[in-house]
Amino acid sequence: MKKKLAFVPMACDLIHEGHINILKEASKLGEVTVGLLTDEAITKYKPIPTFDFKRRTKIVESIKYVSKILKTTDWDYATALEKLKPDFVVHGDDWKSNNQKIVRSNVKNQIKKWNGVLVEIPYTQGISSTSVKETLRQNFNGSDLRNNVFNRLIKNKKLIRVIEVHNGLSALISSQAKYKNSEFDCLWLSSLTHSASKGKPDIEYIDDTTVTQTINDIFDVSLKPLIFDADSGGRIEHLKFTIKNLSRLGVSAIMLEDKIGNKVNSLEKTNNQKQDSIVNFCSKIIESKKIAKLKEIKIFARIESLTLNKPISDAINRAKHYLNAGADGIMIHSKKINPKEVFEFCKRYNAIINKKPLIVVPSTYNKTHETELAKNGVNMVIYANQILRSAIPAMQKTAIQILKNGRSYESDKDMISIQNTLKIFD
Ligand code: SPV
Ligand code: MG
Repeated sequence: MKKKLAFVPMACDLIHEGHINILKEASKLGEVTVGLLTDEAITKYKPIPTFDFKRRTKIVESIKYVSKILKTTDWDYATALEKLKPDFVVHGDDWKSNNQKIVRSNVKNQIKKWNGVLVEIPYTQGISSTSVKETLRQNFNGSDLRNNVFNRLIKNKKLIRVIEVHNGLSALISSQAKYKNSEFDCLWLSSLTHSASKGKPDIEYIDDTTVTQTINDIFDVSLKPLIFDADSGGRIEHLKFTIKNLSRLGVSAIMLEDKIGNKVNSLEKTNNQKQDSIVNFCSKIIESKKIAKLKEIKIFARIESLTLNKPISDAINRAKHYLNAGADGIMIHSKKINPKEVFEFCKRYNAIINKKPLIVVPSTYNKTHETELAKNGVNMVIYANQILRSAIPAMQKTAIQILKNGRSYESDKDMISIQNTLKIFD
């Protein structure tokens, strides 16, 4: 008689006894095919796995309960199920309550067509890939990991989500933030908020030594990849040394903007910021890339044409030149409250043959949802200042309340408790 087929869909990152238990139970039902999700499929519902698909395949194929592996590119396994028509689908029962609920009900409906049976294995308490990752995080210096994750995010994730940080505390808070299975993929060391956290305006005043110290503080508490906002990058002769230093620290990418002369923040309503010439900025990219290539750090080029009220054609022309000079990604900035000009840019950018990841910073057009950005071909969204901006009014309010009340009792309700403050660093 033909052996029954048990299909086990899995991500299989950091294998633990919970996975083994599911595979063992599945092998009692029939021949086990693991539907191993690709990196790209995983990024659709949770963070990118620590190990890439090839490495996960090697590990899973050597487990004695597994007969076959099927590369699974849909995160809801629909194609794999249609192809195999398995007698059983075996899954941990945790998906009844997590963000895979919908997938569960789709799977149930799909396998009904050939009388397939869903078998749910009770979740193994006390162990999960997330808890294993947390243990690793605590014991690990992650420069290689950060760059590895960054490169794979660029390759596999449709829209990379980046959050602003400006010191150790903001990096800790931003890295710990989780909602269901989503979290921020990367960090952005913003020149605006880094300067502000030092009580300074955003005018390229913060020196390299201070930047180094801040990056060390950030990496001490977070394993997430970091993109460094290098403003104009300063003088080409100095920039080479800056890139070397940033690479040694473990920074994954540097953002250079095409401003020149006294720096004004791009979101200032009116400003007389000068934009660099295409020739000069391209030579900055070329020189930076010579060092960056050796050091495996990416150079992103940021276009200010739209914030300086120049036409989209100027921005597109610059994008082409910057890509030809070797930029690893393009950021288009805008200070409009709707995304029209950015989306028009996207449309024309998408037609460029040698295009690289497209990055946006929707600080002013903040009603625009991530799904809309992705639909328009954006690859990376940077939330460039929100963590610091949310802290400022809270601090202002408390300072004034203490003055008003002559004590801090009334402000207590607005604050984290001392006990919980102490716990942040556990
Ligand atoms: C930053 O966060 O420092 C940026 C983005 O460069 S913006 O402030 O919008 O220029
Ligand atoms: Mg900046």
